[in-house]
Amino acid sequence: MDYSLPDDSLFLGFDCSTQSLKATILDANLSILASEIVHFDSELPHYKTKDGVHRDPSGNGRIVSPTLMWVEALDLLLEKFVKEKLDFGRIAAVSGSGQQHSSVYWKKGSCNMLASLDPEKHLVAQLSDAFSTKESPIWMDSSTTVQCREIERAVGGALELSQLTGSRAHERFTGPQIRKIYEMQPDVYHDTERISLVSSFMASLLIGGYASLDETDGSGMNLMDIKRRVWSKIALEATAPGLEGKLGKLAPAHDVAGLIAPYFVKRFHFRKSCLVIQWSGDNPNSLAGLTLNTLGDLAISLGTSDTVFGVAIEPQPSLEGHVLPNPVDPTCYMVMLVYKNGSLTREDIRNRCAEKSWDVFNKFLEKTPPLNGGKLGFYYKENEILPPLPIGFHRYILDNLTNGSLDELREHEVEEFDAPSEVRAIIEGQLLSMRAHAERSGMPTPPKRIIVTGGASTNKSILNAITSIFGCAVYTVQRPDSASLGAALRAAHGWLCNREHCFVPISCMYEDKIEKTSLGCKLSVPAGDTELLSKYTSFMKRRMEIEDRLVWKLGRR
Ligand code: ADP
Ligand code: XUL
Repeated sequence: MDYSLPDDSLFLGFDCSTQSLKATILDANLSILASEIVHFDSELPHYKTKDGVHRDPSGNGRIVSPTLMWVEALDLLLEKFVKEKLDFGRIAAVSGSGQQHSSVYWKKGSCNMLASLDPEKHLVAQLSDAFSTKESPIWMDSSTTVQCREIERAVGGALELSQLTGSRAHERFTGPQIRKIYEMQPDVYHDTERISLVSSFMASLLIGGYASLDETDGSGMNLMDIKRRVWSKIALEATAPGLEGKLGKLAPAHDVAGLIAPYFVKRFHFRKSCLVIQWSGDNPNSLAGLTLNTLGDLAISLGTSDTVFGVAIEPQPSLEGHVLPNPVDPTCYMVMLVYKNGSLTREDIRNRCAEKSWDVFNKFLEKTPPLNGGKLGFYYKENEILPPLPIGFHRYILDNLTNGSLDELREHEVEEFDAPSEVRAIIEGQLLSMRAHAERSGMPTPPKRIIVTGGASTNKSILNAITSIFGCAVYTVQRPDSASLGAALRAAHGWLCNREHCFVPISCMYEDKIEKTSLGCKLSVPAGDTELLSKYTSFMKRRMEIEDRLVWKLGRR
């Protein structure tokens, strides 16, 4: 079969993430032609966000983003491509990636507004009254603990909910967020005709009508039956009345959401036949962009959140981590761990201890020894997901590291570390936690290889630490933004499935020629020293003992 794409065609992928809206354009050879970014804080300062979000000052864990900021960013980003003289008429298909779980509430009657957008005006001017709440709860929110417990109780327990939907109830998941709105802002709930995820929201703007929710991102809601890929009646009932009608339908990620709306045809000169392929979540899109399809490979994404994920054939959902449908292979799943304290917490330590410079941060990381002289740190600038610990920093030193066996050491708590040790402690701490929880969740250990992506994947010193702690080779991709790259690739994939009138395995598009595309990954650090790896194994066990005690003492569950 000939699965090549028409010579002149282009495929556009967006990534509406926490701090920015990014876009990548692939040509018919799957090479990157162009990329662009709109940074929310600096380029849309009138929304007054910090890191793309508003944190409730009372410290109740409520974190939201202004919905209209994402609308305005879309026009702004496309205008940047106009300035670069992009020929929009060559774009055959568009898709995208959205931060997962975050939700948008369309007011009754908004579908008509969406369907009649005037190309002479900006989107933001026309949609300012389209939402029943202007604040979108996002994945960083941790204010729905009560609702999580209510939902788990109603479906028969946390494990039952996990086996049904792929995850136990998590504060950031959309079901608990919707329940909180239903309980606390009933007028908003009743005034809402459609609830979108950021992914289906952005797709809705592009098609000028409500887009379905894709099944992969839909599994981040605690509402979808993960095996049957349909809404679960029992989970819907446990969440809020009349919810199914507000959610609309689910669709596979490779489906066509619709044709691009006349607004974009007239304003930017997209071709009328340009397809909008279902948008999905950012982690699923990264899985696609990294071409992760081999059991035994793991991906680590170091973005605003840190995530660890891989593919699995028959995963068993448990109390830790998440199971999602694989966005590019309907026969299998992806498994994932998520950390809220990722780049922003690393930045905090960099700013306090390393003169606000990644160069100084890296110098400190390199001049301190592996295992950090027994210093172990737990850094939670935000309420953490894994483990479920509240905001706080905890530092320990294992006594007599040089004399005793690591397994027998005791530790004592301290108030602070010197600056270089603090830098190593946060990096080792984050990575040891990833390895330990990946092992607990049944992910492959050691992995065959790790592919690292996200903003911090450009940092070679961090990549070296990953190799030492996980004991395998570390690979990186051409550009750290694998989510928008994956979205562009999925746009091409959806376009191809549509042309063939059936599902085509995504690998058909690149399998014989990956090195000629912008997709393949390259070896960044070869596998490390096995003696050091075994020391890290003991160090990790000690860390987990301390972590389990912290969870027992302070845990949010
Ligand atoms: P998201 O897509 O979640 O908004 P990105 O994947 O774009 O986030 O990552 C942004 C983060 O990358 C920034 O918050 C920054 O801390 C981090 N980053 C950028 N460069 C480096 C570096 N050299 N070392 C470590 N972190 C970095
Ligand atoms: C995934 C999660 C985060 C967001 C970040 O469950 O909460 O990784 O997707 O954008």
